[in-house]
Amino acid sequence: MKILLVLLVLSCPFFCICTQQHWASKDEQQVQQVQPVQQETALIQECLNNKYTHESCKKVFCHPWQRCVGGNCICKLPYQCPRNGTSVCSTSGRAFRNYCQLKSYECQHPKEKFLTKEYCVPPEKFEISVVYGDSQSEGLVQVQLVNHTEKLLLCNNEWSMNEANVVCTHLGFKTGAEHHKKKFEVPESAVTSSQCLHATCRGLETSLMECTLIKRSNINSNKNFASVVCNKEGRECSLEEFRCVNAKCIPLNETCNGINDCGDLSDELCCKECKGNSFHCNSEVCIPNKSVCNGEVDCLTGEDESQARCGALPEQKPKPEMQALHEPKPEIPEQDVVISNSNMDEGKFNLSSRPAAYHIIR
Ligand SMILES: [Ca+2]
Ligand SMILES: [Ca+2]
Repeated sequence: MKILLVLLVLSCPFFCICTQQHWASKDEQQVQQVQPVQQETALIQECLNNKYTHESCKKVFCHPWQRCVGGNCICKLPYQCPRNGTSVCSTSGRAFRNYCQLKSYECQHPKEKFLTKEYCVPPEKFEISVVYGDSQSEGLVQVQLVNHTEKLLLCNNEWSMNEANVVCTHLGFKTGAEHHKKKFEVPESAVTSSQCLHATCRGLETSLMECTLIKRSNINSNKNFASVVCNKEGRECSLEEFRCVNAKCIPLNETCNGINDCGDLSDELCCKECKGNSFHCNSEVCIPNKSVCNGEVDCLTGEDESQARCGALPEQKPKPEMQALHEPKPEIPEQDVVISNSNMDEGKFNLSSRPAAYHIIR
């Protein structure tokens, strides 16, 4: 009897704990069912509360026309830019000494955007519109280039959210694009050109003219053109969506994948881990795999270019203030014509390639 009693006493805690665990797990299940899917992602909630964006220099490097002050990238004044470089022309026909000076001026005067690297010869202009959609916020992207009379549709190959965000920003949609893969019907008679315009952007340009634009023969399919659905503000995000700092909603599974879906980079700055073809920086930022060992420092602490990871470093690229460090290098067949490339010799975007000393407040 005594033995039985002892056994009962000893086993009670076990049963009690088991029962508690059983109920706890049921509770947890219930909690999991009502929790937003966001709990299952690689996002760090505490970090998200800081509302970091591409202008948070605790997370990314500032542009060459900005400097880091109190954790934020603040625009320089034009005179604080270097004096040398190639002169550029703005959309209002104003000439600037170089790209940095134009971009710092644009910070104060947002309508003043990059137009060309040529000397200003008014009335040059660059027109962009969306066509064959049901509204003015969606369709195929059509442009009329500076000094050209023909209108060209953008090519669909390698078309990504980066380019779609720039097109929508250019069109005046502050939060960029919502989709970039929607199909639109093009009337057969409307396709008059055998060429399309191939655009490569970083995603933070304010004008499509800042991207690399190359005229290409549209050999594969005349209907294979790039499309956008621009984002209209004011929508509530669903539980399956991530709310960007700029208030745009993107699918949760598009966070921490190395692609700037938000347009303000806020989906890539607070990540426990990275998905898809992306690399995790120590700063909890996801960068595309193609940015690892590419000779340019993308992670704030430089681990994407460490000797341990990349082996013996090749000859270092020069990094003058206005050097383009993320210049896209598309293969250009002979028949293709480069139309615009604001970053050929002038820093266009330099999200990440500033040496740490760049951030010293001067
Ligand atoms: Ca993303
Ligand atoms: Ca890199």
